[in-house]
Amino acid sequence: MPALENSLPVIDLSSDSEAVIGQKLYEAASTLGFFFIEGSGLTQEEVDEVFRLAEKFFATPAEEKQKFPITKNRGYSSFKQEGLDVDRRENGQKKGDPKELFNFAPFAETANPGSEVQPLPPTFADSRETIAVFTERCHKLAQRLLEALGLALEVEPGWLSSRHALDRPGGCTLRILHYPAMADIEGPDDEIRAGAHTDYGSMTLLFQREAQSGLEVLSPVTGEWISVPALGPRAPGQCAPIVVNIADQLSFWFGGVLRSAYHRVRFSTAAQRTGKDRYSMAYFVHPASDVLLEPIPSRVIAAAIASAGESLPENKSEKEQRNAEVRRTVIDGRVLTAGEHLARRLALAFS
Ligand SMILES: O=C(O)CCC(=O)C(=O)O
Repeated sequence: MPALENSLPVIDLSSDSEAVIGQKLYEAASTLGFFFIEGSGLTQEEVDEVFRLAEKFFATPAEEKQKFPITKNRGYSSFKQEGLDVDRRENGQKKGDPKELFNFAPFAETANPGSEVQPLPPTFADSRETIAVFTERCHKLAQRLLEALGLALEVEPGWLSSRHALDRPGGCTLRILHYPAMADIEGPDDEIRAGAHTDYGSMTLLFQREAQSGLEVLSPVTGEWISVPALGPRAPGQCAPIVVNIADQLSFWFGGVLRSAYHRVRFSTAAQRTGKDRYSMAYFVHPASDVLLEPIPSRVIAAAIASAGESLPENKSEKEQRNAEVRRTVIDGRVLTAGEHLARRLALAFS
């Protein structure tokens, strides 16, 4: 593989044992909390197929999209409806992010038995199967990553994957995103297209389109924003490297040893003036709603906490400290469930 011009580690899933992969994941997850994976078995063709559907959907008239408004984290969220940066909103800047999105629940036959079937816009009517299969493949990949991480941390095999079983009701979501070109931007505030935030679940798989960059990660070391490149496919039959990030609930479970890093999407004024849209897709992996977010029993984690003490990543970034309240999963001495934690974060993003 040629070297990558980027500051994120790349972990190849095709050439090492699960134990070695687990160690690499642990290293990446406990430092920046963001990394690329390749060799996952997902193909560029299947990723492109969902991107094509996304482009088609976002191009439909606003009134058609508005017929499926986001409720319970499912459906369409229009331009500036969601605002991800809690600081921004608390500072009285009520404007949401200049982007639109659509959230799908996993609707494979096995997923969320007994829950309502999500109504879908006509664009997706014939593509239910495509989306269901893609979602399931993303979930399977996430389960593999979780188990490999668990291996490195001496967590009992199956402990993590059983808490993320797709047939248990939970918050897993496939999100398609569209950042339309804004040639006439009003000021620097408009450069931020998705406000700085951490993700709410366990981990996120993010798919970007080649050369449509904009994603940035807050470095815990320098406090600077690091730009994440939007790479193309690097091996025949394989999709482009997938960005993976650790989210709040996994970070909590692992006692703050794994980093749930702040990230955002920013286009410089110059990039905005090129008039190009950006599309991305995120698969948000969540534990089942009734899972209690108690710290995971792991000897390795206990040892890491003891030796890191005050220098644990959770204690480093100023933004993380300021927003510890929003991210915490224990309130008044009571441990929240995954479902309660998600509901709390969504209420802030859509208020
Ligand atoms: O579009 C991206 O690259 C990131 C999206 C994201 O972070 C989110 O929707 O939570």
